[in-house]
Formats: sequence, C-alpha cells, structure tokens
Amino acid sequence: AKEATSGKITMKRLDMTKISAAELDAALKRPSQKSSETILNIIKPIIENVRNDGDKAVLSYTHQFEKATSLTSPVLRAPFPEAFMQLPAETIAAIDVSFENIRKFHAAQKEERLDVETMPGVICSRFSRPIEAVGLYVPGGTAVLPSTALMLGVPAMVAGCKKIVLASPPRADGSITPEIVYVAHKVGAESIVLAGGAQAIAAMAYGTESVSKVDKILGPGNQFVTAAKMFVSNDTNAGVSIDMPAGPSEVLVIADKDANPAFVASDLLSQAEHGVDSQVILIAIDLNESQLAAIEDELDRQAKALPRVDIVRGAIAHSLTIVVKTIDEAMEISNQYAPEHLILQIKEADKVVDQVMNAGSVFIGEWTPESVGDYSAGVNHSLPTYGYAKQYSGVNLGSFVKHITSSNLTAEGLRNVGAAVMQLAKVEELEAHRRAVSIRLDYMSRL
Ligand code: HSO
Ligand code: ZN
Repeated sequence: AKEATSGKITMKRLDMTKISAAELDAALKRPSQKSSETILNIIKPIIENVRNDGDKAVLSYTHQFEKATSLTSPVLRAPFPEAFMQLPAETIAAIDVSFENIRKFHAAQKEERLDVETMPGVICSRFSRPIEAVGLYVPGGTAVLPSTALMLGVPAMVAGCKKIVLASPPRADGSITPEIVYVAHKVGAESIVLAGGAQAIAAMAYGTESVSKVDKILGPGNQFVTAAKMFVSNDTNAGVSIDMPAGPSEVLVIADKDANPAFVASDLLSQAEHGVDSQVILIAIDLNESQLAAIEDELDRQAKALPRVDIVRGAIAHSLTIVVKTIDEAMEISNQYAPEHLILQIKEADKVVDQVMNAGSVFIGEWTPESVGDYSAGVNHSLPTYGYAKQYSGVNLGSFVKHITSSNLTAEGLRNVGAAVMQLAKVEELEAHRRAVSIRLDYMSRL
C-alpha cells in the first residue's frame, strides 16, 4: 500500500481501559519482517560466491549494488591517507569528544580477574582475553553512520582486539565517508572493507585474498546483513560468532503529566526518522484529552518541519500511543515490549529504573534525549531490538572478550574434592575419569 504523503502525522491511540490483554498483545507485535526464507534464498548464493571467488566476487557485487564501478580493490588498508579523512574542525571535535566518553565508559567495564577458593586448596579463577580479530559492520543506506563506527570500534580498541576490520558500503565514486575513515584511524583499524550487505559479511567470515578473516562480526544492518550474520555464524566452516540478531530501530517513551509535550514529541521523532520500518511507542500515564492532544499536535508540527518527514510518516503509520492509569501499568507494558530504547519522561524517573526488567538502554528524565546516547554520552547505541532485549545485552566491552576459567589444586585440595569427583565418575560409569583422581590419591598415600 502506498503511504500517505499529506494529512496529520499521528499515531494510533489505544486506551488500556478499553482493550483486552489479547488486543494489547497484538498491538505490541513488531511490524512483520520479510520471511527469513525469502531472504535466505537471496543471500545464500552471494555468500557462496564470495567464499569461492573471494575478492573478485566482492568487487563485482560492489560494482553492481553500490555502483562503485571504479573500485579495483575491495579493501582500504591502514595507514589511511590523510586526504581520505579531511573534515571540518567541528566534526573532528565532536568525534573526539564522543570517542573519549565512549572510551571512558567502556574502559570502566574491564573486569578484574576472579580467584575463588571453593574448598581449601581448590582454586577456581576466571580471566578474560580479547577476541583476536573482529569485523565491524557499519551500514550505509539512507544515512551515514560514523557514530556506529565509534560504538563498535572504541570498545574493540579498549578490549585490546589485535585486528579490527571495518566494513561499510562505499559511495558510488568508490570512496568511504571521511568521518568513518577518521574513526577507523582513531581506533587503530587494520582495514576497511569497501562492501556492504551479505557480501561484506561473507568476506569477513571466510576471508578473501585481501579481506582478513575475523573471529566475530558485530554491527547493525538491514535484513540481508542480519540474515548473512546468522548464516555464517551457523556455518562451522566459517568459525565466526556474531553479536545479536538485529531488527529495525525502536523507542518506547513513558510520559506523565509533568512531561513537556515538545520534548516527548522530539524523542519519538528522533527514532522515527531512522527508517520507515522503525517503531515508536508512547505510553501516557493518566493524561487527559487536552494533554494528549498537546503531544499529538507537537508531533505533527515538528514532524512536518523535518527533512526526513517522508520516512517519519512511514514509521509513525505503525506506531502507537497507549494510555494507562499508573506507572506500574506502564512498566509492565514496557517490560513486555522490551524496547531497544526506553525513555522515562516522568517525575522522579530515576526511582522507576528498578522496575525496568527488559530494555536495551534507558534514558532517564527530561534532560536526557536518546540522541545523547546515540552519539556522545558514552553508552553504546548498538542495542537489542525486536524484543531481543529480553535475552540479549547491547554491545559492551564484554562483546569483545571471552572468559577463560582455570582450576589450580594443591594436594590438599585434591584430597578434599576427590571423593565427590570419584563418586560422580562412578555414577556416569566413566572409569578413566575416576582413576585420574584415584591414581593421584594412591600416589600421595604412598609418600
Ligand atoms: N538510534 C540508533 C543509533 C543511531 N542514531 C545512529 C543515530 N545514529 C540505534 O537504534
Ligand atoms: Zn538514533
């Protein structure tokens, strides 16, 4: 169906006193995605070709999809030429401030080594090591996203990943946005793969003549990118893991009578402008008709002044306002929806955070628009969408490390824990396991 291009830009309104739990359930369903089979049929041959033909295949897809026909190599290697990162001083300053805040917040996430003596002489430890090579996908599409390069690159750098590979679709002239090159330079990236979509993911998963194979691929992307990530992470030939499944961006704003209607509308719109498939939800706590109308009027007025108004229209068409009576009701709905971003524009917002069970990232109080987290506050903006906030965390320092455990026993420790081990080995009828203990205990008794 063709989207409307005129008329009031407004979200459907639902009154919780008038709808059933089933109706709420249906309303909170994410807009449906293209069937995964359709997508799989498109990406599989692309992945196969890249796996078989390497650079040649990657290049031909880039010529075809990005129209970057002048490109002769799919990779730009560090050190990146100065000429490729010429930027206005204000942009450099903004990237530098954001870089530093993100660096600080992620550096603070470093975990201490853990040593626990579970029994006298039985010492269990846990320590982390960086994932050696990571591939960071920075989408192209309707907006350039150097901020995503920061959100992935800075934690990778802080974690100490040895090889950081960025991938992003080039512009039609074969170049990469200078902001992205600058970020790649700052985080110490080894290379930038000039490709997008499934071909970029496949190149990093299997490696080509010039693209380095990586151990983990992170970053958002459209349905093809997501499907390709899922596919390669299931292929034991690739030996690669991914961050999380990704869907369209979303925000849920909880507002009460104290909330400034203009602020609320601006937050809803900042997420709605991401894409026609974005979804924004407003939960209004005990607002009367004129207060609701004030938000709706602001939304319409502000939306129409936006350069991306057409995208906003698409997103708002499947977005909604839910009117509830209490904070508890609002939190219950929010936890059920599990939003990527949760904005609390309510009185004493920080007191409600304890009730947040499912959300990617929370923005607390009227002075905290989501945009600050998208760019510069220091928190990560690569977050679980589509309800996956119920089981996934957003990208964080832990996304770039793995944990290793160790055990270290003294003779006394083995004497203390040995009986339990031998008994369980007996239960499982694994005699060699039992003997690995008994042989040592016998030896000790002969000393
Ligand atoms: N809100 C997006 C991230 C972003 N916003 C990048 C602006 N640039 C994540 O859902
Ligand atoms: Zn955003």
